[in-house]
Amino acid sequence: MAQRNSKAKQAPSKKRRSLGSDTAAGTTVSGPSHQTGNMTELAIHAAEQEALAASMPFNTAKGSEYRAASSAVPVEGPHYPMPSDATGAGTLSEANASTKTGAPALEPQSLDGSLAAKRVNSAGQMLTTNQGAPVANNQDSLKAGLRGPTLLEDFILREKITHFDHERIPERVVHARGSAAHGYFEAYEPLAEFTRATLFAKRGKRTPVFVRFSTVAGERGSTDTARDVRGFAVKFYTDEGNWDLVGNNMPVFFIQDAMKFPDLIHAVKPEPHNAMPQAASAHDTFWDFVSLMPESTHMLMWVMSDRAIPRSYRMMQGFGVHTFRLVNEQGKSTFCKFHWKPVLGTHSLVWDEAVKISGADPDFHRRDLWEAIESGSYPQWELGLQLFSERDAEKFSFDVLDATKLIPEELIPVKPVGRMVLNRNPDNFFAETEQVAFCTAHLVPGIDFSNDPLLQGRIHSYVDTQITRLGGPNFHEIPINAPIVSVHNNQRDAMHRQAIPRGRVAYEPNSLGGGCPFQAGAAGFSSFPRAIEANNSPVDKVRGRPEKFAEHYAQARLFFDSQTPVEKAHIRGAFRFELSKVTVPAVRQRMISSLLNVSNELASGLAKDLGIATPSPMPRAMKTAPKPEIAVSKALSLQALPGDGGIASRRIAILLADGVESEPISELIDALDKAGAVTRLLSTRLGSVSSEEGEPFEIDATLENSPAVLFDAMVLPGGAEAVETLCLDGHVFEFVKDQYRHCKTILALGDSAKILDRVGIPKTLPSGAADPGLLVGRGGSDANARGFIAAIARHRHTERDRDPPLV
Ligand code: HDE
Repeated sequence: MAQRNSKAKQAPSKKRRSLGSDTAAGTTVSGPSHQTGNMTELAIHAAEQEALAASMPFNTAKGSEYRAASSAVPVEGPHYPMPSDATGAGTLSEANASTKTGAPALEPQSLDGSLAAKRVNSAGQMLTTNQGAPVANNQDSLKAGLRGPTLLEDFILREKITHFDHERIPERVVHARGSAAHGYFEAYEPLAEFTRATLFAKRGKRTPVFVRFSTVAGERGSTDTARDVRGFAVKFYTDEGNWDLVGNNMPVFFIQDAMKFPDLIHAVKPEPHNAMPQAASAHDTFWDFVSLMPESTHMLMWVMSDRAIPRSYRMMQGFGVHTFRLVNEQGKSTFCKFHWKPVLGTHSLVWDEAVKISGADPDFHRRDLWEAIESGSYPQWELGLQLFSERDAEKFSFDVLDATKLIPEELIPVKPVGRMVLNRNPDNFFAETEQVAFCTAHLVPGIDFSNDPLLQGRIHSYVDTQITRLGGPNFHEIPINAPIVSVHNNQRDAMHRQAIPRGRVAYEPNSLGGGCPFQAGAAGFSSFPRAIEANNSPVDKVRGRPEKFAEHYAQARLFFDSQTPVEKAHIRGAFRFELSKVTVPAVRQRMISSLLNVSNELASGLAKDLGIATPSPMPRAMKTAPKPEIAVSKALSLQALPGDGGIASRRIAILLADGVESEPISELIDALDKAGAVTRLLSTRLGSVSSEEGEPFEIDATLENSPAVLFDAMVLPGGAEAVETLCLDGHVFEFVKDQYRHCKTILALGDSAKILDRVGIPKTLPSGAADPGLLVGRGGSDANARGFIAAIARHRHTERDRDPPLV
């Protein structure tokens, strides 16, 4: 039997009072009925509780609850040391340990937030039931005779099937499709001037993170490369609790007020009568809604841009979207917008490619993230802050509480404050990625909300939605959601409770638990106490919006005017595609009339594309808009973040057939490997092909299972026989055509230029200039490899981009 602290056995001498019978004051009525010489444990316990209660003759904090000063700086709750370790015990028998009950929790402790203790490793283990009983036969159910019916008695079969029957949980209402990874955030410098948040307290301080990327509209099994916003949700497991920065890859949103969110989502999700289309905004209800909501126009420009079809989660920006507050130790607040910038730069797919990837590999982004981490190419982002005061905010032509507006970087620069590295894949998709519960209300001291009415609605929604999705209010105890710091409060019970709180106190104030857990006062999270402006509203309660929110087009125009000509062409192409899928002409027309307020070039071009007359511009909600500060912002173009110039983790296809010239290929593979690229050898069939010299090359994938859209660049081999053979496989022509059409780099070695001719690939750009992405070389010299790598690093050769495509 484990002995607890021996102090518990002695009566607390000084404070001990007369308690009547030794047994009467215990926590149980089943103690000994006779008077004993020594005090029983029960009596000691009772005396200690009495002593503890007596040390708190009144609630010393009560008075402070009514002072304005202490609402700004709340006082610490009164608390007192326990006379002994046993005073706080719920049961005096807690010292009777077993392999199940373990030792009593004498030190303050809570559920262990580390995932380590929850991982299951079955190596070398026998199969068991959920109750741990070994299972002798996992092949056959229990039957009444070999050909007889299955017996109800078969609890092993029933347990297995019952569990299986309930394996699925509801998917997320939005952002159902996603992928996640673990990593860390590292602070560059202390940010004490702006925030007391401990994750920013010290240079080099690392905080574990779990990050989930997602699409918004598609269901859990939908394609990764749909045209959509991407979620970018980061859970920081800080040493003052979890902070979730639940953002997107675009800095603005469709709507200004949470009240409209269900309408927006109902409009974009598959239509309710026939549940079509899946993971696509290209349908009537979405465009019907947004064309009636001019506040959506700015976000529409982003969603119709290539930002909505990222090449990889690793190559997109993240934004907190709303204005938040940072609050320092002295209680001073600074407004803040959060930005994640990818080290690899921002790169996107093109639409034709995205559509084809949906068929070739609907898990394209999931696979990309997983494989990059497995191979040690850890994705990285830099966290930046736009910091500004309320006074700065008042001067802007827009309202910083309006989530359909961004703050141009020219007005407030982005200050880099740390970096995030994702360096570990989850062990189990369901346990971690599916069960993770992000929530805008997960804040830590030093970070606070603004009054953005969209953000305000989110504070409620994220906790609420988990109650259905994760089956009750204890979702914070699911291992991936548990903070790495202790959780102590008086919340109790509910479905699936894991924690076993010790003691009989589940309320505050209390004296029987020594006042614990006590309110943290100044050490805890306090909402920033900002006075609501006197002129904010003439009444106490109001449904409405500030006037500046009524300007809907200035930033949509700023975005469009900040794009390169190719980006503008892609935006027009995307609007055209989406609106051509709309079946109600009046909706198309309405959208174009709204876009006329953004850009005449865009709207009248679209009217032409859709074969309709240019309508008149939609009347504006705000007749005379404030003059915008700037007309162009370079940071809004994807070209603004080209990345580190490397080709690490880029996928290169090398097409092979018997009779290839081996040396140039081998040299190229070496050079690409050194540059960190992923090379894949492709041919018509698996197995190996032999070079002219008889050297074998093991084939990784077939032209049938891995089409061009899965690669960033391609190589056609030299060798007359190989080129002849490749010309017999139509996939090769499709491959070359798509690589060309999607503006990717093509290296044609030796005689393979013949294949380019067969496909009809132009040797030069439409301008007559050389095509920088079309390298037609004789051999695999070093210079050729260097040129190839440099061309891949450009990501795409948009000079080649044509609408409609030439090949
Ligand atoms: Fe969300 N959003 N959202 N959202 N959101 C959810 O929470 C909601 C909004 C975002 O990987 C849900 O746990 C409301 C903006 C991400 O698990 C739900 C409003 C931004 C994710 C919800 C918004 C986001 C969600 C569904 C308007 C960018 C995925 C499942 C007031 C700043 C998190 C869940 C993950 C998920 C509600 C608007 C980002 C229903 C009511 C703006 C990245 O609670």
